[in-house]
Amino acid sequence: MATSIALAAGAHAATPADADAFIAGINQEIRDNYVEVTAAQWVSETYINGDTEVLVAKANERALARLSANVEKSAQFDSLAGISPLTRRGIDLLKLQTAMPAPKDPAKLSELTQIASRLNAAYGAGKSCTDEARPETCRNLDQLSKVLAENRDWDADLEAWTAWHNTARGMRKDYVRFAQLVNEGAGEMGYANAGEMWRAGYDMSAADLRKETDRLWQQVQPLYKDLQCYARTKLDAQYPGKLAKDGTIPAHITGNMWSQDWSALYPLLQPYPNASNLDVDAALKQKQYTPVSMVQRAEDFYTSIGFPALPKSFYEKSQLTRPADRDVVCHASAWDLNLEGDVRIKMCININEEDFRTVYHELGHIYYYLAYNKLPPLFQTGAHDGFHEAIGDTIQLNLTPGYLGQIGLAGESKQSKEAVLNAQMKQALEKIAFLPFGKLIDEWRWGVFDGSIKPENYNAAWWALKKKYQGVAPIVARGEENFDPGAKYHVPGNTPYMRYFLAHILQFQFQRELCKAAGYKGPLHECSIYGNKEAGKKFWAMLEKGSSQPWQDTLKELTGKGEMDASAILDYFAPLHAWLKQQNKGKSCGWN
Ligand code: X8Z
Ligand code: ZN
Repeated sequence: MATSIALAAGAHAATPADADAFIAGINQEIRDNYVEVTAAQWVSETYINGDTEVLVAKANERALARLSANVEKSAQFDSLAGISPLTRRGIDLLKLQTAMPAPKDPAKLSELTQIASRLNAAYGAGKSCTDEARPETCRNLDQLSKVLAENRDWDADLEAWTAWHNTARGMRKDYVRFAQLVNEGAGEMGYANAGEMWRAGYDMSAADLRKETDRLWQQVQPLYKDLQCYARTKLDAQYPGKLAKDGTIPAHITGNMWSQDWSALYPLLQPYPNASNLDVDAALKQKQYTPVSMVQRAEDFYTSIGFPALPKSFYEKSQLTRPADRDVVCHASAWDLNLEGDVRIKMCININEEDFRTVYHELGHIYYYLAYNKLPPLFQTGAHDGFHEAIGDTIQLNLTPGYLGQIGLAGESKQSKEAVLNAQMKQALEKIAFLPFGKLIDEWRWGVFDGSIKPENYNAAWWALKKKYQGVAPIVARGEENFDPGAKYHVPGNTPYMRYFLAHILQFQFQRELCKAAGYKGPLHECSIYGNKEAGKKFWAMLEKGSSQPWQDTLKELTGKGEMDASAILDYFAPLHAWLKQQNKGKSCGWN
């Protein structure tokens, strides 16, 4: 191993040159060990079984032990003056290399990585069976989600919704211990708890990050409330007498397992049923799209703006469909296996619009990897994690009726006022419905980590936040025998979630700038940068920066302003918001 890391303690007082050498050594060490860890993670998620669970737990154990040791060594530079800004940034980023801070105690470290692997595998293998002994009676998340998306029957939806949520019950005990252990690990690294550590990754204080998320939510909340009110009115008409009187929407009838994306309700909620045909599901099937051709279609968008073609290995090594013979983690993800071009996605693609859009999302991660691969490993992350999530989402905003028409997935659209409102509604059911959900997941985890949410209140606190933010509530009591947070991938998968909330704000800021760079003059919601190299060049320049500078600088280089700002998303949806206000006139909106 590089001797520069193992600075002889006490040999001499540390100097800025030592710090430079230390960080150079860390970057080399990350490169040297990276493949072992990601390979173990990849097989553990694409072949879930007891053996791969052991292998990934061990690989993570070794990686986290190395990280702890390196963070400890880096302490000698904490108060050293004269360190170059880049080296200082490397030292800061070193501490944030993992979302799973581990205690140094070897027994606890090993316990933690085993729990983490078990939770991840449990989610991936999750099934609801009417008869455990007969696999043919089992339904997985795809199958249960399909019921919610395609069947508007109240009881069938409730049954599917409950079946999936109950699969997470067994995770509770592991999650309690998991929270204790990561808190201990975060404490050893100098953070108050794991949530504070998660909030430390934004080039501002953890307290300021919390304030930022509140500020952004305040900006967008009125739009969400109007959408919620309109949707509730329509659902009330669809299910007369069935909705609670408190103004909430029943959690099982939004067409989505977590009520985070209401796109499936579009046929019920479209403003002008005859003004346009936005049935991309049908078009994908009619044009005989396959998982591979869906990915190629998305790749074509990226190459049209000047991004490189995907490497050949991407298509050889990605998992695009659910294997028939084994359990896998189907939740979509994008991977960089070796920091030098072995990039892959892991999905279980079904031929439908949701998955089509998700492919564009995942390729955003892939192109971020490819763009920053030339940087030192410590800088090979997003400007912040919300940037990473916002790249593909920005590209999604370009899937306008015009673009879809161009690629043969929608009829030539006449841009009537009615057609615009339809398109806006469809987008809002995905992007606006998501906002409160995006915010509440980590408010729950921050609470768990800081102790304000205790294990005996896990589920109650979860549903209190769902109600507070989303105005969504379960129609049946969900007591503490349940662990409903565990039914959402990112909780057992330990992926921080505030990134998605931030991405939903940022992507509209990005899109506004890219459209400007493309010379586009019309309304933002009709802009597509498909084929525009100028826009692509600006976007790529941002991706190449990785996390080598504070995100505020990176954002400023793209947009002229170093602050996250919801004005772009509000401008984007201004026509729909005006329309929703009209529709809601005379209705009693809000919930208590
Ligand atoms: O998890 C994801 C991506 C993988 S990074 C598919 N998303 C969040 C979710 O599904 O909950 C994208 C939108 C929000
Ligand atoms: Zn993502």
